Amino acid sequence: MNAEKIRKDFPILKRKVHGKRLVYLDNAATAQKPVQVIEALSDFYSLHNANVHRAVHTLSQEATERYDTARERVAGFIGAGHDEIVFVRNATEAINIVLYAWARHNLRQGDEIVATVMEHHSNIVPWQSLQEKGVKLEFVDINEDGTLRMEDYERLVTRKTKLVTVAHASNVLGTINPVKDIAKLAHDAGARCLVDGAQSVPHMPVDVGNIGCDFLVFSGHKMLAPTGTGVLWGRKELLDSMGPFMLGSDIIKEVSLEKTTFREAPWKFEPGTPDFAGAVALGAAVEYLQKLGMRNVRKHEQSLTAYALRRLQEVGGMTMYGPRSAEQKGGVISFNLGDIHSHDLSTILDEAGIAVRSGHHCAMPLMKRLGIDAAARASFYIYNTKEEIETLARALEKAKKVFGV
Ligand code: 7TS
Repeated sequence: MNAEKIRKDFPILKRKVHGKRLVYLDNAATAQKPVQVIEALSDFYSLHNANVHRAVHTLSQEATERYDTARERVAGFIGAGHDEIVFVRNATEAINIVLYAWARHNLRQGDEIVATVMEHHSNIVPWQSLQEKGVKLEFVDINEDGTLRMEDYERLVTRKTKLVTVAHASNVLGTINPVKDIAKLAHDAGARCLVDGAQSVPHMPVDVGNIGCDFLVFSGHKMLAPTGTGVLWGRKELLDSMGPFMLGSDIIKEVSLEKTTFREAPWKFEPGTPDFAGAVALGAAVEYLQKLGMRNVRKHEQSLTAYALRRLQEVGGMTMYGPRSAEQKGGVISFNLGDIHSHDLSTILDEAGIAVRSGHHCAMPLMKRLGIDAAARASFYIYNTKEEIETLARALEKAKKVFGV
């Protein structure tokens, strides 16, 4: 994969920040968009815009056709059936659909959910809301190297467990979790398994059949697509067994003043006018990634991560969190430099044109587990280069001097 060539597709990467060439290393928060995606959005609005599934006129048919094609493309990307793809706004919304349409109907007092301490808040907070029903939440811990303590599952997953939920890749540690094994141990105990793919689907081949999970959630905006696009994948029979969670138009078969019958999945989970233009652009983002090949995407990020782990260590005074081997890790490196607060560090890096995130990364329980309040985080994508990592390392060396670390 040729990152220099790829960069040409991303207009924003040409801009400068504080007079310096932008080095965008905040991809775990959101990814930049290639012209192919921007044009897909602009073409849709310029040429085909009409509401979907509502009218027989030409524009509506064109819009509907493009929306359906996008769904098929996204399905193909993760090895799913098109009627198992629910378009949502983001991973958080997808998890909430599982909470309201499945968990709230199927879990009762005494049931348990097993999550992990490395989850993003979006995969903790929704489940905590079930505590008022008497549902217990358990958390798998991490080892010193930032991998999951797999032996915890043996203790925590029992016949009481109804859901095992886990991030495929951590947004802080980068750890790639063995989701296939986790799905199996959940099923062996009669539980369902939800995989949070927000940090994996954009970065590596993900196939729901191969993982064997029941639900997979991810966000379009982290994989080159517009904001406000995301996906809930669920096994068809499971989606069919669930009622709609938000009620209104477009999810109905028939409405009388007395009652309503609902459409099949996935449509019964998409009430009101969906973000069909966004979905079409998500389809274009998937097409872009498919052309690159997800194996190549992973290879590129793995090689950047291996390089960064080595080079950032050379800076001196760095504490890095998570696995030290790029094989076990997505393209995410969280770190602290001496006792400099990550917001101060991030401000200094910004002055050098480098965008990294700082703070708790919406993973406060993990921060507590690591014994820190905050960290800086560099996260990579298809357009990042070794030269940019070198720029980061040099800027950190300079920060060391400025702060006297
Ligand atoms: N799950 C994981 C593992 C994430 O990293 C994120 C977002 C989410 C869920 C929620 O995604 P959303 O699109 O619904 O917001 N993570 C981050 C991050 O690391 N920095 O900003 C957002």
